[in-house]
Amino acid sequence: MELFSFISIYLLVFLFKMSTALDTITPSQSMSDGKTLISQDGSFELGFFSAGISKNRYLGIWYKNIPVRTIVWVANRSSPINDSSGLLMIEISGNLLVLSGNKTVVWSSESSKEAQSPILQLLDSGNLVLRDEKESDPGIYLWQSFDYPSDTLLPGMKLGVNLKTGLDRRLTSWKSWDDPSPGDLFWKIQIHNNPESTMWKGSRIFFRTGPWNGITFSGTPQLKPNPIFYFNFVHNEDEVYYTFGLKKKSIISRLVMNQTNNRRDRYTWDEAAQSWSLYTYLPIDYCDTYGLCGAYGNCIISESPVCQCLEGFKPKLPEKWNSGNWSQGCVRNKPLNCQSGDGFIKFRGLKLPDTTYSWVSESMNIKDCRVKCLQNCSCTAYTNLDIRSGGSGCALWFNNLVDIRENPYGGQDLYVRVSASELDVKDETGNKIVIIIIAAIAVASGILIVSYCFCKSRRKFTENHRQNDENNENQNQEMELPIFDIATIAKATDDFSMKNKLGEGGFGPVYKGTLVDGQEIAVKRLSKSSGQGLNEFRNEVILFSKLQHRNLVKLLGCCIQGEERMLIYEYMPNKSLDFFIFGMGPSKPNQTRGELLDWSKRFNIICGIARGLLYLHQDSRLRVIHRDLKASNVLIDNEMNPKISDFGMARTFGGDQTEGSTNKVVGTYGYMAPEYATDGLFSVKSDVFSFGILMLEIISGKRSKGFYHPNQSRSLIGHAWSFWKEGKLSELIDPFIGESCNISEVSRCVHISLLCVQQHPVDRPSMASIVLMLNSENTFPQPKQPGFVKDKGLDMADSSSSKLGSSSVTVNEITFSLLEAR
Ligand SMILES: *[C@@H]1O[C@H](CO)[C@@H](O)[C@H](O)[C@H]1NC(C)=O
Ligand SMILES: *[C@@H]1O[C@H](CO)[C@@H](O)[C@H](O)[C@H]1NC(C)=O
Ligand SMILES: *[C@@H]1O[C@H](CO)[C@@H](O)[C@H](O)[C@H]1NC(C)=O
Ligand SMILES: *[C@@H]1O[C@H](CO)[C@@H](O)[C@H](O)[C@H]1NC(C)=O
Ligand SMILES: *[C@@H]1O[C@H](CO)[C@@H](O)[C@H](O)[C@H]1NC(C)=O
Ligand SMILES: CC(=O)N[C@H]1CO[C@H](CO)[C@@H](O)[C@@H]1O
Repeated sequence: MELFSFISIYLLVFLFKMSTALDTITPSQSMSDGKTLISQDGSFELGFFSAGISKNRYLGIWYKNIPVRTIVWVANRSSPINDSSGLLMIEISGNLLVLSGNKTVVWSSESSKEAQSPILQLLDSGNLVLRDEKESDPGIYLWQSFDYPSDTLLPGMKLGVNLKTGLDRRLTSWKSWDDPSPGDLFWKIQIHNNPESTMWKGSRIFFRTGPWNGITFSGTPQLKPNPIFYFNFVHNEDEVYYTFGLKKKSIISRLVMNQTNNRRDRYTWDEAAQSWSLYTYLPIDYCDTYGLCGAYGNCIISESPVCQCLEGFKPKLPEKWNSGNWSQGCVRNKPLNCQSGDGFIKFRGLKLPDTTYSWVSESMNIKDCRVKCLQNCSCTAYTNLDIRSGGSGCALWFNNLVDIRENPYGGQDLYVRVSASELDVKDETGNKIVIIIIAAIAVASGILIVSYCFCKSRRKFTENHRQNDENNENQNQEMELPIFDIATIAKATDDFSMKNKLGEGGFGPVYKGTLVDGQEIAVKRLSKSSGQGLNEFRNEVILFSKLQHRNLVKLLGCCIQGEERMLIYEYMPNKSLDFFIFGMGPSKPNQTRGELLDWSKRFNIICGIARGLLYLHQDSRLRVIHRDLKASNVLIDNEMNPKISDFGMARTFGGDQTEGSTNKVVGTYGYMAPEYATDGLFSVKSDVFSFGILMLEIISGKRSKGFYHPNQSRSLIGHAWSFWKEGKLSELIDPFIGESCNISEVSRCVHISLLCVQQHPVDRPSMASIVLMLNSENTFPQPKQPGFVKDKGLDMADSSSSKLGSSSVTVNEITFSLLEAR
């Protein structure tokens, strides 16, 4: 009955909308050529169109209110329909299709997410989105056209890469004004350690903007705060992209890659003239040509010739250079001498060189940056990563420096490595020139003026000299961290005696010690294999000693002696969490393990670990990914509060730390997220995965043996998932929890941990949401079946749960709400 009235209302609405414009499309409708879909505010329109004199039909989006037909997006760019028989439809599964008259699929959105009730809408932003009407969050899309740009970047679109999914959104020109198929001109974000935005013609890069410096790109002087639009470049571990937004709703502005003039143009709509007006374009001039002046050449547009070697460098092939072929670039006047010492010449106002071979650190300051560059003989230049508020961070270059130009309106300082002897020469020749000038003036103007000038110029070149050396000062700054000398530590630990050995961690043995004043400490003696420099070690230790949180073990100081490195922590008398949960709890005769770790204590431990991890992930100074969270790395204090230990160890001692991937996977199977274990990709979300496992261990009292375990149905995740689906949580719960069990909290924790162990990092919640979820009664998204349970897991090995494999999601919901209601 209800269904019937629903359908009739639906039909009425449908009949009413029989005119040519729709505002949504669902699987029961389709849109034929001639009809259009209009955004709610009427600014954009989706429909079939032809370009120029061509008769070919394409599905596309254009501005509805602009008399000059301006297409901003095309679906089937390279497969047109040759007549007006085109049809847009949604499959029940939520896939978008464009069909031609003979029912050939000419385009498919290939959206793979299952939808119960898919609906297609054109948003006011010009984004064509496919949503699930059953999805309560209207911001979640099954598919969106903004992810597949054509030649136009609209406000709110992202140009760049989703590092988690690999989705690469680039802008590609039309072949010609009447052919939307992809031309050979495109604009993309290049993913280096220091990413930049680059424009390509075919396989050749023709322009780079230079890296982002916190305010703009060092090679785009015209991109600066303005009344029309704001812009941003985002680079975090999830994504790297450029985007812009409009300051007023009345403004219309777009960026477009144009094959005709080989440029990226920004147009704004001129309402009075009823036409588009060109606002800016890139590249701007000859000097923007990629690599025009070769290695170590500097392009200066006001000079003739435009290419000049950087100071300290000379043309590699002078004849060619002088005839105007600069492609071979410049070479050093004097070779570097890494061992005996090099220096740097500071250049101001440059577009920074190509960052293909680069390295960055957000936390390092310019002094440490200089040291870091000096330490590596292949480092050729350094500068601040971010120029806001006086400059911060560190960017290094490791190759010949190419594509430098002078950018007097917004360039950046660059410190280029040269031989130390080059710096001396610079001052000598400076002296000579000054002296010659002085002599000339002396002849003309007499002794008095001479001595005046001499003094003045003396000061000038001592100033120059000082500039070269300014970074040498303060190098031996006081350390802000207590350094323990080896004698103190040896005494405290009884010469590292066996009886004081607490255990052997991944990075070396740990000893208990007692200082003279009675304070108890834990000493981690690092194995010598890390190969890390002394400065790096100090810097890391100083950084980590600043991380203070009640759920983190406190780093008290360090001890450095020759090759020997030690970390001194506060001592935790109660050992680690695994002792408590896996049956080895301290033997106090009158207490059972269940009493020691009843549910409320376990829940308190879960919440504490979550808060500690949240602090590590979100502390603004340095974002720490633990990479080896596990029960034995959680220490328990006297009040049974958890304290995370060994944070930052992986970052400090486990190899390359700035990149989101590593060849050397540190961590523990059983806790490791699939993308980390197999591809070495780590992120805050791989910690979330480990946290999910840890929660399951705390709840079940069972160890996770890892998803690679041959019998996957016996994996902890497999167990948890099947009990969760069957609603038999009581079978998952550690019997020692017994009477103390609070079923709604347990159920919430299992729910959250299943979300944490989702196959895809994007599906896992952040620590911030986890902390919220732990303390909220609200319902959260249903977990999907964890990926590695699916294939070889449950269905094959465990026939009782394979029956449940096909049961629908609603079963979970019911189970869950029943549990909640108790
Ligand atoms: C169907 O139409 C498309 C587009 O108009 C065309 O490319 C294709 O060759 C046609 N297929 C057949 C079997 O006629
Ligand atoms: C479109 O292409 C198909 C297959 O190539 C052809 O059969 C049909 O006649 C064409 N239609 C028009 C209008 O040219
Ligand atoms: C590309 O540039 C040409 C010449 O400047 C211009 O006529 C044309 O409209 C531009 N195309 C686009 C898509 O903006
Ligand atoms: C410049 O010289 C290189 C080889 O050194 C050559 O390949 C290139 O074609 C030359 N460019 C011009 C414009 O002559
Ligand atoms: C110098 O840096 C390069 C690039 O990051 C790296 O491959 C090389 O191992 C480093 N060399 C030393 C001695 O650290
Ligand atoms: C740009 C684009 O999506 N082009 C698609 C047009 O449709 C054909 C057939 O589905 C695809 O192969 C193209 O990638």
